[in-house]
Amino acid sequence: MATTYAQATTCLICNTENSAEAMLCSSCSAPMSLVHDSIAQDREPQIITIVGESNVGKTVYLGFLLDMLSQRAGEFKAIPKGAYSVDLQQTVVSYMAHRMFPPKTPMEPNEWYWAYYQICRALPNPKWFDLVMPDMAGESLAAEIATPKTFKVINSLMDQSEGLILLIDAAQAANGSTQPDFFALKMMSYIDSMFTGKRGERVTTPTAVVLCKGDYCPEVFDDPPRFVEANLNRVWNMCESRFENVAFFASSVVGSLGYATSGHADDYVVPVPLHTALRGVLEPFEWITSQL
Ligand SMILES: Nc1nc2c(ncn2[C@@H]2O[C@H](COP(=O)(O)OP(=O)(O)OP(=O)(O)O)[C@@H](O)[C@H]2O)c(=O)[nH]1
Ligand SMILES: [Mg+2]
Ligand SMILES: [Zn+2]
Repeated sequence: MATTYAQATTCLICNTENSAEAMLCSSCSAPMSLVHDSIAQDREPQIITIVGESNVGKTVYLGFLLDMLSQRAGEFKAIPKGAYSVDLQQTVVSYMAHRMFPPKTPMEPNEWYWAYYQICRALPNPKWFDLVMPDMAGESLAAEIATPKTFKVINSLMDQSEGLILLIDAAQAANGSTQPDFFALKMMSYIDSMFTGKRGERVTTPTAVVLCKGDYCPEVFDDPPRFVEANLNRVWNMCESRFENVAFFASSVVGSLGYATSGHADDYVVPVPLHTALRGVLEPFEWITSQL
């Protein structure tokens, strides 16, 4: 039997050369299976990233979005490439079936879920995309924004993203907290400084601003841009001045919540999702793919 010599593989996210046996990129920890799976396709994968503060709902949102896509929601057909791509939706769906929210995403990139999907949008004309969507931790994003390049993987991902979904906690904003406005403003300023090499040029990457946890403040569904202008004015101004291609959406994943004490010694109150009712989950994604 002939000996085959393993060839080096280049990381899809940060372009570092890795040995053929590597499971994770030695530099940015992205799974090397992304590379192996993309070699098998004839399309360049496009990256869509979901960003937002810790606890805003990124994991829940992405898990349900992927689950909807794989159940042929709307005009979409989706095929996960590799079993690892199914882990996130499986985790989210099974926690929610047990009336629990999934746990917080760990800060270490080697523990993040990555999804690689082949997606077909049937209308207006059938079009296939290869999409890579990682579920990053909000705390890692915050650290990267505060000191760029501390998380190489985030830096490379943002640099290569062809679509952005920015989640903002509508419930907090509606309660008068300025925290969501400030975090999103920082996030957008990070994106702005990364995307625009030349002065004066605006960010052209399609950016969907999603107001989530809409079940807490149903008025957000009436007119999302109006809600942003009224309650997240810093973000609104940033969008107007620096982002050329932005759209506003509202979403929610739960129909009703109960509250229970955790049962631990400290007895803190935890929300219990009594049933799943997806609203506005697919729309931001639909819009982004229409812009790609
Ligand atoms: N009411 C309501 N609560 C939600 C919704 N989505 C998320 N939550 C709450 O927000 C919490 C955080 O959701 P995650 O998806 O884990 O948040 P995350 O952005 O992934 O957070 P990190 O992993 O820390 O970055 C959940 O545990 C729920 O309590 C929603 O649609 N409605
Ligand atoms: Mg998470
Ligand atoms: Zn890498």
